[in-house]
Amino acid sequence: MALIGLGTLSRVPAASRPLTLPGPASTGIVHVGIGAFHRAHQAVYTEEAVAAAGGDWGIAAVAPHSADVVAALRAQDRLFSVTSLGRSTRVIGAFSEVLHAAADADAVISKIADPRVRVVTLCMTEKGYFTDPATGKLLPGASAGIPGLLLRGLDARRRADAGPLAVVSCDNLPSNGRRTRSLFQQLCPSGPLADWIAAGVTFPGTMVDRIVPAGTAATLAAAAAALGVEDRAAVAAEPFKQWVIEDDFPGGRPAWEAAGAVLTGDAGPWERLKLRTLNGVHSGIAYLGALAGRRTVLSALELPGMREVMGRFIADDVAGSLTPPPGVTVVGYGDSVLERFADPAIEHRTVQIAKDGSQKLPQRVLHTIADRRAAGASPRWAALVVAAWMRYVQGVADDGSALPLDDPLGPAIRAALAGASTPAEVRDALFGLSAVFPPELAGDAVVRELCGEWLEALTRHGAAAVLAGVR
Ligand code: CS2
Repeated sequence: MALIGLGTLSRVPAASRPLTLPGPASTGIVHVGIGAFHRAHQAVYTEEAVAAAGGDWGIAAVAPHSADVVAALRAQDRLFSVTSLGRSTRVIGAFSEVLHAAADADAVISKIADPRVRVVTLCMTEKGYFTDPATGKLLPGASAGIPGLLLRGLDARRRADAGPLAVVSCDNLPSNGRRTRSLFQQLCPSGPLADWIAAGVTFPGTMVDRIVPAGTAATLAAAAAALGVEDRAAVAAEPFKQWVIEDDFPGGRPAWEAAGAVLTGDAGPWERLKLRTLNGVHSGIAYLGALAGRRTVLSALELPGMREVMGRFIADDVAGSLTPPPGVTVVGYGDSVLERFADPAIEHRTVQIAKDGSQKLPQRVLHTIADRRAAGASPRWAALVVAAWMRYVQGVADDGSALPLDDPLGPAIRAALAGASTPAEVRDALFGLSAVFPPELAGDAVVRELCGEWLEALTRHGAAAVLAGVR
């Protein structure tokens, strides 16, 4: 089968063709991190915004690590398709060029220094920020990694006097705009570049949302069947998508609102709602489900008691921990999230969501616990999620099969667990990880007791029995 590309687009059904075809001269955005999530989210919004309202907002798509995705996208003229599961497949024309962070570092730096570029967006995953999950403090490795490359780009822009810029985090981090600003402040605390960043670079916060499971052979087969040509960079996602963006773009931006994004003064209420409800519940389902031997979110949700437990986590713990955006209730939002998770078209693996737990737990669960404790409450269900993580990272499911520990803190977690055998010892060892658990939380007797009880029950009876028992 022929490969998708400019020369084969005529074979693609008309309704599946791209809305725009930006070339290198129209680059207005540099985006780092071109995994499935970016392709199915910001790339789609940007393409639709440009189609509706115009503007030179082609995306220079930078792959931080994988050279394969660069080769695949270049071989097909930067085109790729997004299949909205159960609905339609469309080729997206959003990328104006494709670069590799290491191989094309100089080109990335000159792009950031190009006055036609006015926005830099980031999908680096939690660990890509090289900051301590509990405190946000800079970790070693940032200068040699993508943050260092971006900083060199900012310095080149300053020297070129290329004008102000917005740097936009599209990752599931707490206060992601502030976290990103702080990353650059810590990387470059003083001097002319620090002053220039303070004066000319904004860091709008965002809430990003779309369930985009890692692609499989079936994803590629479905795209090929729909398009009539092969697409090696195809992604599949749920039909739903949401993007809330703080409107602070000193050099302008695409008309993302024309594509359905919400521009606002403060994305915080949306961000907290989404991280604590959707992502918190996702992690809870992932750890408990994986322990019980369930491969996907959908099959984990079918465990007797899982829905009820997650419903109580939302209603009893998350709801009291935050103020939702106007017109939204936490329980109503939570119901819609559980409905999305139950979509039979989505095959989202529990171990995919379970990975990098040390980077995810703080904003997804621990902040809920801290806020509930400050209000004098005992967040029982949130403690169950933490206990499920504590059992998961020991690496053995309830049926004795192995579970992968894929986490940048993996070595520290293994070292902490080395001398621990009873559930109480495991809990104490893991609470000692200060990169995850801040001292106030680790020293809270109520939290320790709740987590200890759940971990004991999970260890003794298994996740399926624990869930069934709380019905
Ligand atoms: C998931 C998220 O993998 C995970 O940790 O919780 O990727 C989730 O699917 C997205 O945030 C949904 O917007």
